[in-house]
Amino acid sequence: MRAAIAQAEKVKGNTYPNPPVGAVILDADGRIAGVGSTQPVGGAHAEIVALRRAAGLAAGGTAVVTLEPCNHHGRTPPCVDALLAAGVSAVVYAVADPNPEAAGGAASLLEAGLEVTGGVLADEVAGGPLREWLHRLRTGRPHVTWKFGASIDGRSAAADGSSKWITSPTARADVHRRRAAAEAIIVGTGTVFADDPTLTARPTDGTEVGRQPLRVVVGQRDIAADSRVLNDDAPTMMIRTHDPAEVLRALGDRTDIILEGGPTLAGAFLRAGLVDRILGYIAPMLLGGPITVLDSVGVRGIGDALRWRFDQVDRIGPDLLVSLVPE
Ligand code: AOF
Ligand code: ZN
Repeated sequence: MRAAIAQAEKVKGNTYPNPPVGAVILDADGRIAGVGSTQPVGGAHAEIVALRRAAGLAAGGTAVVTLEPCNHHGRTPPCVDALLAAGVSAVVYAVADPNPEAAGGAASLLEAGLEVTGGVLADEVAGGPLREWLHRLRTGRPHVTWKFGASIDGRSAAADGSSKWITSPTARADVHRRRAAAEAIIVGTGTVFADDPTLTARPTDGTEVGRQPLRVVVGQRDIAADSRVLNDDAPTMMIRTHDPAEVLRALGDRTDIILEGGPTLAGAFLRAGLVDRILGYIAPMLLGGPITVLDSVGVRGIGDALRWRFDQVDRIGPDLLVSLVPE
C-alpha cells in the first residue's frame, strides 16, 4: 500500500476533478508486477495502468489500490470489470469510494468470489493523497491550505519590511513542490505590493510541473502592470473582493488551493472558517517587530482562541515544517 500511496502522490494535482489514486499489482507469488496512477481526467484509472504494465502476471495475483475500485461507467469503464477480466484473485484497498456513482466496487468483487480487504492504511491515504478530493466531495468546496514562512517568533518580515530568505532553500523547494500539486495560489494585493512574488511552481527536486497553478490576486487595489504575478509564466485571475467565500466560489470546481498571504487575507479566511490546513515553515530566527504572519482573527480573550491540532511536525533543513488541522 505504501508503494500505491507513492504512485498516488506522483500525480497529485494532475487528476482533478478525479482523485489521485495509486495502484500496485502483485503476481501470484506476491512480487510487484506493475504499478500505476490515475491519468488526467478522461484517461485511465490507476488500476488500468497497473494492469496493463502487469499484463499476464496479474492472473491469480493481488491488486492493491488507495481507493476502492470503481464500479461504474463514468468517463471510463468500471475498474471492477478490468480486475475480473485480468483474473486477479484478491483486492486490497485503503479508502471506500464516497462517490455514490462509483461506489460498490468492493461488494461486486466479493460477489465475484475475490478476497477483498478494505481500510488498509486508510488514515494515511485519507489524510494524504486523497485529503483534498475527499474534502471537496464532503463539503462541496475546495480544500484550502494556508501556508506561511516565519521566524520562530511569528514574524514574516523584519521591521523594515525585508523578508527574503527567512526560511532555507530546502524549505522553499518544498513550497514549490506543493505549489506544483495545487490548482490555485491565492494572495492579497498587499503581498504583491510588498514582495512582488512570481507565484509559480519552480521545484528544484526534479518534480515535473505538468501545468502551473492559477495565480489569484484578491483585493480592491490595482497592481502594477509589470508585477511579476502578471507575467506569462502562468495564468492569473484578479478578484475584487475581500470575502473569502466569494473568492472560493470564483474558483469553481477546483479542489486544492494554497493561500499564501498576507496577514489580512489569511485572517479573513480563518475568521470565515475557510482554512482546512495550516502549513508553517518556521525558521530558527528571531525578528521581533510589527510584521506578523497574521492580523486579527477576532480573538479578544484566550477563551476565543482558534484551536488547531498539530498533525505533523518535520524538520526540513534547518527549519521546521508544522502541519495543523482543525481540532
Ligand atoms: C478508481 N481508480 O484511479 C480513480 C477512481 O469519470 P471516470 O470514469 O474517470 O470516474 C471518475 C470517478 O471514479 C471518480 O469520481 C471516483 O469516484 C472514481 N475514481 N476510481 O477505481 C482511479 N481515479
Ligand atoms: Zn476506476
